[in-house]
Amino acid sequence: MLIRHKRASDVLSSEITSHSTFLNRRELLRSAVATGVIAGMSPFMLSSSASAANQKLPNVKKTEWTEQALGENEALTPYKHVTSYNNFYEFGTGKGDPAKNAHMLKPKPWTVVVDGQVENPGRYDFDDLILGNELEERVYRFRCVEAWSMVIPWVGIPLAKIIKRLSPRSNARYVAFETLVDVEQMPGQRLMTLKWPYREGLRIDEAMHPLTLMAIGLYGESMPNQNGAPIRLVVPWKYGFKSIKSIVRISFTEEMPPTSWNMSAPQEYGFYSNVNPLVHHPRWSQAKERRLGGPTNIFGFTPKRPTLMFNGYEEEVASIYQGMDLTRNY
Ligand SMILES: Nc1nc2c(c(=O)[nH]1)N[C@H]1C(S)=C(S)[C@@H](COP(=O)(O)O)O[C@H]1N2
Ligand SMILES: [Mo]
Repeated sequence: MLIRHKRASDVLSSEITSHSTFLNRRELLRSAVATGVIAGMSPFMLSSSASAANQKLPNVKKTEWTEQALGENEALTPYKHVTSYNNFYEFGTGKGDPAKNAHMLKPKPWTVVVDGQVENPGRYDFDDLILGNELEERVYRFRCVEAWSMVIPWVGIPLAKIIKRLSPRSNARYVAFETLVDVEQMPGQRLMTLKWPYREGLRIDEAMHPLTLMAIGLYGESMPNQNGAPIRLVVPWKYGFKSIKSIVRISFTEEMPPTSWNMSAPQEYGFYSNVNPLVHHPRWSQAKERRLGGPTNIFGFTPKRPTLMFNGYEEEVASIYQGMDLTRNY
């Protein structure tokens, strides 16, 4: 396996270790110059500041997904809610535990191991994984399986762009992800609330779908620790638990990978977990949801609203599930 550690001083050097090197830096820099992305890259490369929380992210391109999510009568969920009501069991099972405990996480330096059925395996520094990609802002609806939802302005890179560079082999049918395991940084891992590491996975076409985002921030800033610093998945048409946080491993596999919630309660959580108002959780309905920080009624209470098929992304994603029985593949 290729081990690489990036220093800022490496950036302009001509070190090219082998043909299997993921990022040929000279090539990348050349294409970055050609596409004018270089100004946006320099803050990562020179100060490596992108993975510390609450740093303003440079040159973030707005996208059409903002309008798609907001439409005419939606509003962003206030930052306060996005960063204080979380699920991140590595820091405790209470919704306020991540905000309280996630200061123990050190998101910098950060490396991600890439392995399995892929041409460019290795151990990549955070900066190398995102290098040369334009950052995009994408406002997505985000629906937790527990029937609350938010509208969040993520900043990230389409996962497809990262995967293309990693170059999966033709027999790679799934992509599996793992979160960091370190009880010193993640005190919730002292309890076996889940089998650590937290694991998630996508079918390769789901991973390559243009909506699937590798997020490194929100509200224009680098990712708050409680939201999965420094790098987490966002799959807006699936229940929130598919969007795995603080990723340290990406594996390309032939077989469907095991996933944490499916391992812990297979009758409740399937591999697909597409948002579907017609398929209920065995213990509660999925037909409605409560928008956190949403408009309140005269009782000071946010009423429930209907949940949309594929969380409102039906037009974009329904075709990749054609012919599948979504009540069996829940
Ligand atoms: N590693 C890890 N990733 C995780 C979780 C977790 O407990 N651990 N919780 C999931 C669940 S259930 C949800 S709803 C979302 C919550 O993301 P947010 O706190 O950024 O809103 O993260 C998902 N990713
Ligand atoms: Mo969730």
